[in-house]
Order: sequence, then structure tokens, then C-alpha cells
Amino acid sequence: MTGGAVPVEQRAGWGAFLKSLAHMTGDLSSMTAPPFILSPTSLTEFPAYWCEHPLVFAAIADGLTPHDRMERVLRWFICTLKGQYTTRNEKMGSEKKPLNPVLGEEFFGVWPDVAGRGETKLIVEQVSHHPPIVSRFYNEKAGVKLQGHSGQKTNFSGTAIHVKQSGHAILTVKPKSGEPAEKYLITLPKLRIEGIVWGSPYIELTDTNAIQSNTGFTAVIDYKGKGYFTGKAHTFKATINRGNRTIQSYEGQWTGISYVGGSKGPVFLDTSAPKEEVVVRPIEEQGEWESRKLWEKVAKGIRTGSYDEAGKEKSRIENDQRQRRKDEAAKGESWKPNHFIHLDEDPEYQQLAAMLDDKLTPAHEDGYVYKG
Ligand code: CLR
Repeated sequence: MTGGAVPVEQRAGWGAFLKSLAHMTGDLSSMTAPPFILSPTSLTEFPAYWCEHPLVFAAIADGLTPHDRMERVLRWFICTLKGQYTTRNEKMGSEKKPLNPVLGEEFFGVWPDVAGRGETKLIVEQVSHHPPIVSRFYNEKAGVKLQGHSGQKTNFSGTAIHVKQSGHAILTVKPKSGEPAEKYLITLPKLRIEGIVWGSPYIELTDTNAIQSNTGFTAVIDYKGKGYFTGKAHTFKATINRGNRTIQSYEGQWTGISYVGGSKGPVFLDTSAPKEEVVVRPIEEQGEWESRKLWEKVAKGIRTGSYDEAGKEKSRIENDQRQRRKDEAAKGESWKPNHFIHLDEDPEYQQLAAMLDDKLTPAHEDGYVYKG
């Protein structure tokens, strides 16, 4: 039966949504979905998932050799996946449809300095719709800094939504050992949203993503769901390579434990360590474009089941956006990001992308860089 997890009074709406998915042309974000599947959180908050293990992030710069640091980058990357891709299921019972950010929407947060690890700061802005979000976070004291942007192309196969992420991140590391700064280009994995027909969506990662360092080390991560590598969901196999030589392999679950070498090797990462959520200023102190302030009434409506109120407020925000774009067009102006600048050619990205195998390099993308 279709829609087993859907509230009875929303079954017709879910059926209509599934039908409309079949006609979707790559952008799911602006489609209307029934209330039970709406999340009160905007996509501008999602970059925070990258940094919910600030100690693991800060520890990258403690690595003693380029190889050691690549392994630490891989460990940090893998340890963010559980938060990125399973948090909504854990908190709200299933994957949900996030709020679609508006141009200029901002999200700021920090992970405070505890026991000398340094403070990590996050700055996010929705800079355009293609590519959408740019984020930057850094820990000056620990010598680690990440900047990236991300967008999605979606299509529906009849049973699952396939999501291709565009965008990439560049990590800059200043090794504590005093060696020169290193750069790491991080590409983004593909995802499949399963459980759609039942109305209880969840994410499985698929395919491959990679991390390319200018030190010559590459990490390649392959993802499989149930039944491929081990019969378990959410599994990966990774290798660290130098040129065409594989130096070390890793495998396990990105939601659980992974091992160096085979499953009998030493533990590489245990993701059961609690994550640290980002600290955000109270809504009363936020500016009008800050995500939680901007969406406050919509989020409240969704949380309390006052969907009419949420819908009205959402339309008000969207109409205001349309008016602003019209006004700009009438004046011959175009909207400019507040925290980032566009670069037609980002030299850092070009240099690293040229080192990565063509198969693993994302097609040409726009670039934005932090203004400072
Ligand atoms: C955004 C970038 C983050 C990782 C991430 C996690 C969940 C993804 C989200 C990204 C993009 C938007 C997304 C979401 C899951 C569901 C949602 C694909 C990639 C789509 C737009 C909504 C699907 C609607 C169904 C739940 C019905 O680092």
C-alpha cells in the first residue's frame, strides 16, 4: 500500500506529490509537498553538519606528515556524514523537505573554544540559486579552514529520488609541524532518497566522492547500501592513494564503526561519539536575513501544526522576494552577496581539480570566495 507512514488526512496530498515528482525537472526545492513532510529548518543551516566534531576538525593540523594529515582529513570527513544524512530521521522520524532559502539568507554560528582547541566560526549565505549556498568555517588557532558551496539536481525513478550534488569544498590546513600550508579539494557524494512510496524517506549514499590534496595524496570513498559490501546499510570503502599506488584502505559504516584495512583491522573511526551542535545567537538578537529570524513564524507554524499560518507567512516571504527582484531589475541592478564575491576562475580550485582524475572531477562550476 502507498503511503503507510502518511497521516490519513494527508494521503491524497502525498499521492499528488508522488505524481508531481514524476514530472520534476531537476529542482525539487520549490515543489509543494504535504505538511507532514515539511521541516522547520532552512538549508542554510545544513553546512553546520560539517563541523559538529570540532576536535576532529582541529586535530587535522596536528598530523605529522602529509600522509598522516590526509588520513585525518578522511576521518573528519567520514565523521560528519552521520550528522549530514541521518539527523532528520533521528530527530523527526524521517527525512523532511527543508525550507528553501531566499537570496541573501544568512546563518552564523560558533563552536566555542573548549580546553584550548580554538573557536570554530561558521558563516553561511545563500548567494544565488545556481549554485546556491556558500559557507565558510574556520578555526584560526587550530590552523584549519573550509570553504564550500553546494547545490542539488534531483530526479525521481519511480521508487527513489536521486540527488546529484554540485559544488565542492576546499580545506586549507596549516600544519602544526611548521610545514607549508596544504589544500584539499573535497567533492560531494550522490544520494538516493528511499522509502518515498511509504512516506518515510531516508538517505542512502551512493557512488563515489574524493579528496585531492596538493601534497599528492588522494582519498577515494565508495558508498554502498544494504547487501553490497556487507549486507549492512550505510557502508563505505575508502582508499588513500599516492599517484596510482594505494597506500591504505578503510571500510565500515559511516553511521557506525569503520576499520583500517579489512573489518579485522584496528578501528579507524567510531561515530558513536556525541556530536556538538552549533551555537547560534538567540532569535531576538538576529538580523532580519538570519535564517531562524527570517523563517521564525513559518517554523513555528510547522512545529505546532498551524499549517495555514505557516503557508501564509511563507507566501509573504516569497512575494517579498519577487518584488525585490522586480525592483532591482527596474533599476537595472542585480543582487550582490554580502559575505562572498564571485570568481569566474578560482585559482585554488583550478589547481587542485587539475590534479584529480577527470572521472572524479565535477563539471565546471561557479565559484564564490569569502570577502573577509
Ligand atoms: C544539502 C547539503 C548537506 C547534505 C544534505 C543533506 C540532505 C539533503 C540536502 C543536502 C539537500 C536537499 C535534500 C536533503 C534531503 C531531502 C532534500 C536532498 C544534500 C530534498 C530537496 C527534499 C526531498 C523531499 C522528500 C523528503 C519528500 O551538506
